[in-house]
Amino acid sequence: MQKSFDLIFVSSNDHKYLEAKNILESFGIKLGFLKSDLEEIQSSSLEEIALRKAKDAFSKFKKPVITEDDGLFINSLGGFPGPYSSYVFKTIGNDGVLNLLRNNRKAKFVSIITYCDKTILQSFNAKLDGIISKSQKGKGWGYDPIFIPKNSKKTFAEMDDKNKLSHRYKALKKFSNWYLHK
Ligand code: ITT
Repeated sequence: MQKSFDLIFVSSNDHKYLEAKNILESFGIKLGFLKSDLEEIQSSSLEEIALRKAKDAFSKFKKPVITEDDGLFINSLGGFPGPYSSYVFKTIGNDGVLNLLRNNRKAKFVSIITYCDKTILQSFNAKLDGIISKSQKGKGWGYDPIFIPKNSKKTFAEMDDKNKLSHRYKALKKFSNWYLHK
């Protein structure tokens, strides 16, 4: 049975919401949206940032919410930009990241979905391994034109089934399994 519109995604990023909505719909969960800039603490731990962001969202809107924290971790850069992915995208962008890389192009995308209501605060983590392409390919948002998931030849931006395998899909699948049975 489909849950009514009682779960809200809080984020400043429309792309993240549209993908999350599409993914959760496939699991029978309706997702509302509140566009808002949330408290993003400076921390080298994505988990810590995620928990604070979800608590901030719940305290603002007093409704069951989910928030999402993502990071692109590049092996040869010691995991950079990781928790600073949003800032790095806004400052040096995809061309800046490509200029930092040589031969070892391994990377992973991490997503942490955090649920918060009056009594529960719980996170669901997932990662997707891949490589950084040599140039930007395809039209997409964020790092989509430079991230090639493992076992693919295409960047996220060139794929039409990103939502069936992404870091976001994997974390939301874990979340759904829990949410539909809680
Ligand atoms: P919030 O308001 O939800 O925090 P944000 O855009 O600041 O939105 P994050 O800090 O979680 O989100 O994300 C870090 C950055 O990683 C984000 O700004 C994007 O540029 C990038 N990113 C995350 N998921 C992505 C995806 O699926 N494809 C491409 N880029 C992605």
